[in-house]
Amino acid sequence: MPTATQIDLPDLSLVLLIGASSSGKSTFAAKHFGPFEVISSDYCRGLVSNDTENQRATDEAFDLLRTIVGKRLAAGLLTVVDATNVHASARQPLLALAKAHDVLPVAIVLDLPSAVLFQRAHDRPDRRISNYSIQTQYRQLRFAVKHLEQEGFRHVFVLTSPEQVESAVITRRRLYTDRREDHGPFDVIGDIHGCWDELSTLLTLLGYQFLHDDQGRTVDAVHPEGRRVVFLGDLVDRGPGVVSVLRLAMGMTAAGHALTVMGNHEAKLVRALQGRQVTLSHGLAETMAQLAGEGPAFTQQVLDWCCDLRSHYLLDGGRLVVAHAGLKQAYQGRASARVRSFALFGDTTGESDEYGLPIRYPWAEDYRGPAMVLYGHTPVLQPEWLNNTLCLDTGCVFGGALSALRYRSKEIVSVPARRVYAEPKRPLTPPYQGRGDAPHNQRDDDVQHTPGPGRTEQRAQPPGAEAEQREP
Ligand SMILES: [Mn+2]
Repeated sequence: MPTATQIDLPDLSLVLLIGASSSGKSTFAAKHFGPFEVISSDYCRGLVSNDTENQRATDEAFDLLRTIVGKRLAAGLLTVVDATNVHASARQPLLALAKAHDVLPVAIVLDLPSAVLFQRAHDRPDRRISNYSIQTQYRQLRFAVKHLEQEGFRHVFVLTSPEQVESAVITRRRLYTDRREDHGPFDVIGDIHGCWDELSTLLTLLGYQFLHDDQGRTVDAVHPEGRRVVFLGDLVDRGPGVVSVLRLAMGMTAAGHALTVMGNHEAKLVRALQGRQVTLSHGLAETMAQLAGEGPAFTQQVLDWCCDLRSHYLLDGGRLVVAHAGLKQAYQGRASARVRSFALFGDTTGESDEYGLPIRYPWAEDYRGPAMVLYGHTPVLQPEWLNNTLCLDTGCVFGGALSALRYRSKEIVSVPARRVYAEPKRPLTPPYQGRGDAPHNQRDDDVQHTPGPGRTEQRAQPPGAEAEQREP
């Protein structure tokens, strides 16, 4: 007897059932999903025309269906669309909805033999569907099934027999970014960029004790009170100790003593190690040289580890969000290309400043979310709270300091850089309050983003202008 098909669903997804008429979609949906989770095109036809099979009501019915789906996805609710969905023109607007709400699209295909479909239609004389219609749908589905991943579905499950449909088991899993059950306590560390000396000093100050391998290399750090580190990304590039930093971070992550989110420098390192065309700028050449000195086995471990890094994490019941470049509220706990791009690179205006660096949207100025957001990416002279967000990149590799925040006491612990390892393209951003300079417009990568409307001039005020404006 064949083993049951396991369908592992992310708990925030838009599920399209795809199958010809009489393939058993509604039965399948009712068996595996809650009554509000399933939005059926037949039911919507009924709502707008009093007739669930009224084909002339199709446009109105799907208009209603998409409205309901949109409302549910906005609310963060798993939603299942029970319609034939055999033609790309039916799937495309639903894929667009999933994308607009940063929700993963999933396809469950009921791909049954046409003989089974004809027999079932024959056994249901109440249905007005013709064999010709079923045959057309069957052909469309046979064509569609090969292209679903290409269309944008993140997971595709295909059930090819009545037995397989009957025995399928659906489990729901949390998104990989969802670690709300993890309450810490955490020590959150900003951009390291290969500053090994400062990292080891900082961890010692924070109370961590080091473990070494038989060659005396530091492979783990343990806190006697069970505290754990969160690395905010950009561990690599520019600095001299990339290998030591990576070996420790990888060891701590594997031992459950640290979490790491991906920085834009790790993302570029992955592309370089996969042999893709990248410019060896912004310190990547130093990383590649140091990895080459360590050998291919370690380099492969680094690549595997970096590939597994997530864009962000929701922690501590959703009270804490960590992401390399920060994350606005609408994207927290969601999954899409633009969520990842925001978390790694920030939100850019598409314009460049006088130093040739991309200008960023000051997302933290508009942030009103209840979760604390800790991030790095933009070197600042000192961390300063803004709307429950804090940048912990104090530019260690540029001669600043390496900084950590103790969560939840909000105590900042910093170690000054031993020297300037790299020259910044522009001066580090001064503290936020009372300065005219926008704190968010320095970025250290060369990735271009889609332009948006510029608005950086809003903060082009002389020092003290803000305070003066508040005075009556
Ligand atoms: Mn960065």
